[in-house]
Amino acid sequence: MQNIFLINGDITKASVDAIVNAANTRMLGGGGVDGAIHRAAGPELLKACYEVKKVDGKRCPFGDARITSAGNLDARYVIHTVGPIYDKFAHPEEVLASAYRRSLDLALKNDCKSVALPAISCGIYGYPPQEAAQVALEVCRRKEYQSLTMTFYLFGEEMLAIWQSAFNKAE
Ligand code: AR6
Repeated sequence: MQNIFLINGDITKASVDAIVNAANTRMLGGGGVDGAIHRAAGPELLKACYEVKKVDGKRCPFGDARITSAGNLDARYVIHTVGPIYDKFAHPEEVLASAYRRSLDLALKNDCKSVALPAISCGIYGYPPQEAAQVALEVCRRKEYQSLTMTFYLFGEEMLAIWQSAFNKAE
């Protein structure tokens, strides 16, 4: 049974249990999908983010994830994760895989059935999308995530085509 879906769309329009956000370690909004999610969710999301405890000056370290309420979004939760800045890590694939894993683990822990995900690190953080898609899909296909319906919201036809090709190759 298929539980991974790829669509070209705006993740802020998703109607799911949890929306995954490609955030930064401060977790207080930013550009790209993070900015869009905060704008759509409204001030309640920013307030929830402020309440997340900082560890060593970071609300969320690279490769980790945190969960908050979702403000005005049509979701119960936002799961904020921080992917790698591609050229700042010797093994960005490990950090990216960890960002997806931690996000999906939090979804399971909070009884989510449906999750919307963006192409983490594929914008400002410079991760080549062909490589990112392979890493992301490898994580999502693991047995432990079989109970989740995971929909990737890919921004634009080009990004969708890249992910579809990775999806078909790995099958
Ligand atoms: N829905 C779905 N995908 C989107 C949307 C949207 N509304 N908007 C952008 N994307 P990025 P990163 C795509 O840069 O590379 C932020 O400032 C976008 O086209 O948002 O992980 C954070 O605060 C790209 O394919 O995230 C961090 O500082 C993908 O989402 C930093 O950027 C991810 O691009 C994180 O960089």
